[in-house]
Amino acid sequence: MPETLEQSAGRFDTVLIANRGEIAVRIQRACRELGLKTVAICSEADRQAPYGKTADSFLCIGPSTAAKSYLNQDAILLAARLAGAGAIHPGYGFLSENAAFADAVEKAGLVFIGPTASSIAIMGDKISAKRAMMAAGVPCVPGPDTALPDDPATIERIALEIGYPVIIKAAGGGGGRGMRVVPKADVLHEAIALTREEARKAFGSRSLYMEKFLEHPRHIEIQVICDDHGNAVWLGHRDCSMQRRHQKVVEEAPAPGIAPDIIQPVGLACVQACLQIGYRGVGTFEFLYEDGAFYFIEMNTRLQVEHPVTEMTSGVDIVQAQIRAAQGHVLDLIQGDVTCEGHSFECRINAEDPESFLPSAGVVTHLALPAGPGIRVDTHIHAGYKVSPYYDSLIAKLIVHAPTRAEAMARMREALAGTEVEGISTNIPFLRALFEDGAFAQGETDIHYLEQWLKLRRAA
Ligand code: MV4
Repeated sequence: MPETLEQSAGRFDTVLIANRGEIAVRIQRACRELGLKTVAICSEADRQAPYGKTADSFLCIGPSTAAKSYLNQDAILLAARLAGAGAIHPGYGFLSENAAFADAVEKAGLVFIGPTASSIAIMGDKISAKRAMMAAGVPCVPGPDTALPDDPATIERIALEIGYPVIIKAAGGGGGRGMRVVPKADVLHEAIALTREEARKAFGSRSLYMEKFLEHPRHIEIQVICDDHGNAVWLGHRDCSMQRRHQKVVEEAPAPGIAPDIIQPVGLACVQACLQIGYRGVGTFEFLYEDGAFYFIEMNTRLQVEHPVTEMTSGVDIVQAQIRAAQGHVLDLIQGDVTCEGHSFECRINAEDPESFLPSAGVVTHLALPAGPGIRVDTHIHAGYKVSPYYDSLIAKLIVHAPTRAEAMARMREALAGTEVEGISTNIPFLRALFEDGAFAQGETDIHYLEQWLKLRRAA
């Protein structure tokens, strides 16, 4: 007799968490709540990590350098085999969007908690991603969904058709790497030659594409969750415009000032795209938003740092939903069940020098964290924790939820006032100042706002 859907589900009972820091804690919590056993791994620098003590097994897989530990695919697969894990959760960063790793995990007979290697590969190539989105009716930035040819005359014609300014992007890029703005025709070929060479060196592919350059957009993203049985929903939207050098600093849900009737068709198109490509698990569609229109730029095939703001407004535990989808369960919610309530902000607390933004390593000598209604802190640090210089400087995420945006801002001011980290430098003073800013309070900021604000502040 064929198995029923629920009989085939529950393909694993132990999850290896192939990550570190706050997200290792977050994923471990979701696993335990689902009744799953956990395997924590670490590099030599992370031997003292608190999530090692609370996991069912804890294995040190290599030296401090990420390339020799958190990026070492063979070491991670060996650890999974030794500890008896049936699945690997990659978290974000590291191997989370590595199609070859997802493939190796599945070939080893384990479940990769994420989409298929083929979905990751399609979205990793920004041209094939754009082609898939255009085919599914997702609105994209004007420009071809094909690679630029070598013929100079054809390139010039494409740029004229789009209209200057244009932007040249590497197919292998993304997240702000491998792109160059072209203000006018006289620098077009030079820009293409430079970007091609950079792309070849950085991504091993000389493939480029061209788009209209949008000058003052906001960065708005749509969260989706899909199962293996043809079900998909979107969980609302986030605004992630508050960034510096492509590093997000504050995120919020929902994106302020976006009328439901203008975002609704975009969300439905994202769901349609997921169904068309057979997407599984959680994903994020990134859009630029300018003058009332949405333009798809990239899809992230991983759990994102800022997923908590969507959890706060939608009430859906995104990490649990992601794991259940990987187990083969049918999605236990339909679009009609999704209601986003109130407003949420997330502040990324980084161990960094307030002036230079360089990572600040050292021992946390004193730590006070805020608590109370509508306040959530995702962190792995404690008093006495040693922040190592090897990894990303994110040490905690401060998340608040309140009925309105103004109340959520007030709650974040209060949460920031109650946060004390001593022994290392952090960006807390800068976050406090940002939450006093008038334009931010009005929700009138684009992707360039934070860098302009920092420049003005430095001049003052
Ligand atoms: C753009 C753009 C303007 N026009 N594409 C940067 C990161 C990568 N995900 C895409 N990026 C951009 N693509 C067109 N056609 C401006 C950016 C951009 C940006 C986008 C989102 C958040 C912050 C940004 C900062 C600088 C540039």
